Amino acid sequence: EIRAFKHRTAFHFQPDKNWMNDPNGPMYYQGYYHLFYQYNPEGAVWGNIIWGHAVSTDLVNWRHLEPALKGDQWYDIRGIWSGSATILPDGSPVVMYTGWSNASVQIQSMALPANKSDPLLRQWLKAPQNPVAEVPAGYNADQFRDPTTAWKGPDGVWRLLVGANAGESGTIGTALLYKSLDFQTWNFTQRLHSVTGTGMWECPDFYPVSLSGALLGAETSVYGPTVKHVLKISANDMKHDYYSVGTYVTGNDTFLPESVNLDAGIGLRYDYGKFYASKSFFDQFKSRRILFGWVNESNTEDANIHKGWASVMSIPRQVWLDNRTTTDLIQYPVEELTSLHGRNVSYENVTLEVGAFVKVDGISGNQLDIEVSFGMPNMSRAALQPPELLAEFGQLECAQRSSDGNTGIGPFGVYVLATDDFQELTAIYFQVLQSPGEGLKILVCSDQSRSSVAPNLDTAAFGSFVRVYDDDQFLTLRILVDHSIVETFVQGGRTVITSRVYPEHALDDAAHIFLFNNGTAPITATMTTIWNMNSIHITEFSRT
Ligand code: DQQ
Repeated sequence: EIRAFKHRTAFHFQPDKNWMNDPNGPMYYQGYYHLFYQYNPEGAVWGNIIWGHAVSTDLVNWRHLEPALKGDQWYDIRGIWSGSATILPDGSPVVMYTGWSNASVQIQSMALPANKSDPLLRQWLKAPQNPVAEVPAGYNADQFRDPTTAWKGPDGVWRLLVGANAGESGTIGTALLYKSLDFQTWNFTQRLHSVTGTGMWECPDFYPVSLSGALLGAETSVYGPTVKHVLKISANDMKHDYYSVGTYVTGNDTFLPESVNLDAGIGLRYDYGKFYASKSFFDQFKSRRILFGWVNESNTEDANIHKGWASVMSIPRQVWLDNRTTTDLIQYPVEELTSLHGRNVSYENVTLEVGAFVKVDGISGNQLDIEVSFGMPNMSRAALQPPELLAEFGQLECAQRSSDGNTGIGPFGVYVLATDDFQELTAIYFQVLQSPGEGLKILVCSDQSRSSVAPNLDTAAFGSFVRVYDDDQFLTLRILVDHSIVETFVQGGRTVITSRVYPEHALDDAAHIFLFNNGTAPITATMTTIWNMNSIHITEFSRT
């Protein structure tokens, strides 16, 4: 029925039905990108978790395959939880995952392709020596999961991390380091890193980023002076993915964050909206690092059961170090996404007077790629902002302000999925704030509070601050709109905000785009280009 399908996405990865959560084991192998994911084959709520599997040649169009891993051994009978892939030196892949055992403990196991010459890797075999890593003494086997991609240290020994909680009372989020000489058996060595008060660390990710700031990614085993390392953790208490850039000290296997204020779990987030349990991989085909994240629903469990599905995978993002800092990453949709571009409209130098709402003529709908640049507002150019602000601060500001508030420079920005009468709209906007201590700050918000007339939705306003450099000439937004997901990349990906919305009326031809300015000074939208996005091609699973 129509209700069930109007909010399904058209160019995001989703299984054809049921519940999905974390991305698992992404990799590139023999011409195919592989994506595994946490999947409930029996319904649209979390449970009965197995690894779904799909492949793509371009990270845009997908082919569903049979599930890769199901629980059928004592050590994983209750569920195949999250894990990662490693490409071994001979080019063949291995995956490491968390099994939920018959005794309800978490324990790490390995699986290998049955046939390495099948580029689709359709059949996986569990290693005979499973399980290969058990919870160390003194740690809780309920909080011991999500092995990372393995890397080789300077001594040639393999290493990987498992997320845990080291606090006996209270929490010390921690990443446990395991080592292996032969990739067969794994031994707990020490903690790579921990941060008190950050909750259980789920889905850790640990990888190098190139210091040259090039878009080029680095293979996971690279270390030394040409790279910094990123430690990402998914903070179970907060349900956000936090990252910290720092130095991997190979001599004693520790991680030193560039700034203690920006340590894992307390500093920067990949995304200031809904985005969790993400995982990256090095794409050796195009020498870049790519990140997938789980984007949960913002409606109720009942609504998920009714519509028969839950969750969307984020558009894959390329990720690299912002070479003007040693602390911040940039994330941007993979270049392949533009292959979905259809018809576009483009407008130059649209002046937005105080109180203006300008409808963008000639285009509408629920599948859009929007790029808008605004001329720098008339203010003393914002200096490089120290990034030590707590993530939550921006979100608070967005929640307390609104796109209607009239407080100086901004709010100005874009309404998407907006009806002509503004009964429904999702506002993405900038606001320039003066902070006594820190000077000008550029806030960016994605506000769902008016996104739908339907009840029982999480209509929070998400947001954060964005870095603006002295020589920036524009404030820019790239907004991907796909029915029930809106992903916003600010200033070329220095800040990212993902949200879920469920319009009842802003559908198809009734879903419009407006540029608006609710501030007290005029703003110019120097360039606005909007494309209709074509739907991706999904090949459903069939045995042949
Ligand atoms: N989801 C998985 C766990 C992981 C959590 C279970 C994060 O392995 O810690 O579905 O969303």
